[in-house]
Amino acid sequence: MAILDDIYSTTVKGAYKEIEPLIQKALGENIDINDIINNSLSKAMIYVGDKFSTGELYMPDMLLSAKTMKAAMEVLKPHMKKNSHIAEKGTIVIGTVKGDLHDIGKNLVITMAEGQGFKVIDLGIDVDYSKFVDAIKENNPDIVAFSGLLTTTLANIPTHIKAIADAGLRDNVILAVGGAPVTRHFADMYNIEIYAPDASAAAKEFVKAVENKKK
Ligand code: B1M
Repeated sequence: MAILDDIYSTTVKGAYKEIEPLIQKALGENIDINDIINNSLSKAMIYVGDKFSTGELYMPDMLLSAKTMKAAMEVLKPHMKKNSHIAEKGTIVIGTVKGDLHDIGKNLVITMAEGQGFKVIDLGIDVDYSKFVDAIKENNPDIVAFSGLLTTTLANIPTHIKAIADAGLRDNVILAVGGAPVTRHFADMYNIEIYAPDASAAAKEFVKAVENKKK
């Protein structure tokens, strides 16, 4: 579809000032929001990341593309807002792991989870170990979710879990993890109950987990 190609190339170029009318046009053409996210925006980010790996694009290019995707998500978010007929499902605390500054995927998970009726407490990026612990004490969440995009800082996840366990809170929460380098095997290694490869799978897994908890 021509408009999806335009959104893709605009995101690759990082032309953030040009993205809003394109997203509006796609919405006007009744293109599925998931198609816009998965087949244009996220695909463009993967391309930019690959070109960064090979040295054909640089850090400022990644930043501009990220800014473009964020601007696009601002336009899409009101269209993904919570359906008022959905009852409150539970509470989720989420953050990007210590040392990691990536937040676009996490923000997408938040939007999808809110769309399913969850209250989401967003701790942001580069979250300190104690911050998850404090947020659990304060909000008594059903689920604690870690987002991680860097292979190096995924190594901090066991320390996050240890901090939660040391505070005597591990059995109170269901843990979840996701992010490009994360696998089911990684989640299993640390007894993390939920692994999800993308934001919509995450929202589905969150719903399943709280429903099982109630049984
Ligand atoms: Co960075 N970066 N980056 N970066 N960056 C990656 C991740 C990288 C794969 C690029 C590459 O080299 N190919 C690579 C990591 C390699 C690795 O370790 N495996 C990398 C690198 C190396 C770096 C730096 C180290 C670069 C440097 O300084 N030399 C640096 C690190 C800074 C730090 O964090 N300390 C860095 C910096 C940045 C920017 C700041 C420029 C920018 C981030 C801006 C921002 O987020 N506000 C950036 C960007 C934009 C990227 C890429 C290009 C795009 C990431 C993105 O937003 N994707 C990325 C390339 C790539 O991923 N292929 C790359 C779109 C988003 C929708 O997808 O985040 O994967 P994603 O989220 C998905 C799923 O993963 C999942 O759902 C989401 C949607 O479906 N998901 C979850 C995510 N979190 C979840 C949590 C869940 C469940 C699912 O909970 C249950």
